[in-house]
Amino acid sequence: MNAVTYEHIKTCKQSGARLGIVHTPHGSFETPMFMPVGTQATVKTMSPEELKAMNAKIILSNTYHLWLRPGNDVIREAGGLHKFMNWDGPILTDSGGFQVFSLSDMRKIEEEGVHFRHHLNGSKLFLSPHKAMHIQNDLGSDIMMAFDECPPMPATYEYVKASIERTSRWAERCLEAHQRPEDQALFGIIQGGEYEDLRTQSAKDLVSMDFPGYAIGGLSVGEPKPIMYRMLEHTTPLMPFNKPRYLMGVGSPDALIEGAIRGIDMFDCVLPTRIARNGTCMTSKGRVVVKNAKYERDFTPLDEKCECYTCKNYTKAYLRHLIKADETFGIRLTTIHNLHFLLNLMEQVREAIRNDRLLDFKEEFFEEYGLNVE
Ligand code: PRF
Repeated sequence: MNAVTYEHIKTCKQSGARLGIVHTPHGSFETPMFMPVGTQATVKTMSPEELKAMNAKIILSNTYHLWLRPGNDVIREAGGLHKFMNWDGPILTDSGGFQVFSLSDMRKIEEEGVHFRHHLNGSKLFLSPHKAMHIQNDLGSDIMMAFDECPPMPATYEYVKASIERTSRWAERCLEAHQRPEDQALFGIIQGGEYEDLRTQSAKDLVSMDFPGYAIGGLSVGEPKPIMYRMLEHTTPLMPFNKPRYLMGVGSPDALIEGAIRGIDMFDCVLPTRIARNGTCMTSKGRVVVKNAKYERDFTPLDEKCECYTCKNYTKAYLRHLIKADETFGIRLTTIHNLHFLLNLMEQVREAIRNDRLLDFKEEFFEEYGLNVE
C-alpha cells in the first residue's frame, strides 16, 4: 500500500475535470487543491492556526532551502518538519532540482548530480538524486519529489531529449535511495519542455517505474499560456488515472481553472504570497494594487464578496496605509486575503465539478475577473 493514495470521486461531465481525495499519513484533502508555499518551513507571515482557519489543507516546503538552513539534521533531530514547524497536516517537499536551476549560479550538470554555488554565500555545493532523497527522508514530508532537471524554455530538442533521459535515470536512483516508502510517497516528475513526443517519452519512462503519484514539471517557466495548456492536454491522458497529478509552480487563477479542466489535481505557487508582499491582491474583479493613490480614501473592503478576515474587518485605505508605511501587519492581511482567495476559488472549482458545470463556472468567473490573466 502506498503512503499516499488517490480516491476518485467523480469526473465533471461538462469539462472532464476530476474531483477526488488524496489520503496521506497526516490527513486527507479534496482535489483539485492549491498548496500554499512555505519555502523556509513557514508560509511567510502566517501561523499554522491562521492557515487552518482559511482551510489550507496541505503546504509545500523546499529541500534546497532547508538543507542549507537550518540543515536537515537539525530538522530530523527536532522530530521532522511537521513537529519543527508545528504543522500537523500534510506536507509536500520539492526536491531542490528546480531551486538549483532557478536560484544558483555556475551550475554544472553531471550524470551524478549538479554542482553549483550557494545562492547567498557563494560556497560550492553538490546535489544529487541520492542526497535529495536523504534530505527529504530527514524532513519526513508526506510527499517527496524526485530530483529532476527543469530545462529552460526555449531549449533545443536535443538538449531537452538528453535532459529527460537523465531525469529518468535520476528518477530510478531516487526510487533506490528512498528509505521510507511506507510513510513518505515519492512522486515522479514528467519533463519534456514544449515537445510532445518528449513529454510522451518522459511520461512513459516514469509511469513504468510505478511512482505513487506524478507531477508535470517544466511548465510556467516563461512560455505562453497556450503552450502550457497544449502540453497539459497532451500529458495528463498519459498519467495513471488512479494516482494524484500535480502541476508544479502554477497558481494564477486562470491557470488553476484551466489546469483542473485538463485533469490536474494539485497545484502550488508562490504567486499569492509573493504579490501580497508588495500589496497586490487577487479579487473576484481582478487584481487590486492597493498602493495606488485611488485607494487613499477608499473605505470599502478589497473584495465585497470575500469572507476572509481581511475583507471582513479592514478597508483598502487602511491596507494602503499599512503597506506604504512598511508595516508587517499590512503584508499579513494581504497574504491572508490572497491565500483565502485561491483556496476559495478551488473550493468553487470542486463544487462546479460536483455539479458538472466547470465550463459554466469558468465563464462566470472570467466575466467578472476580466481577461486580466496573470
Ligand atoms: N521541477 C521541480 N520543481 C518545480 C518545477 C520543476 O519543473 C517547476 C516548474 N514550473 C516549479 N517547481 N522539481
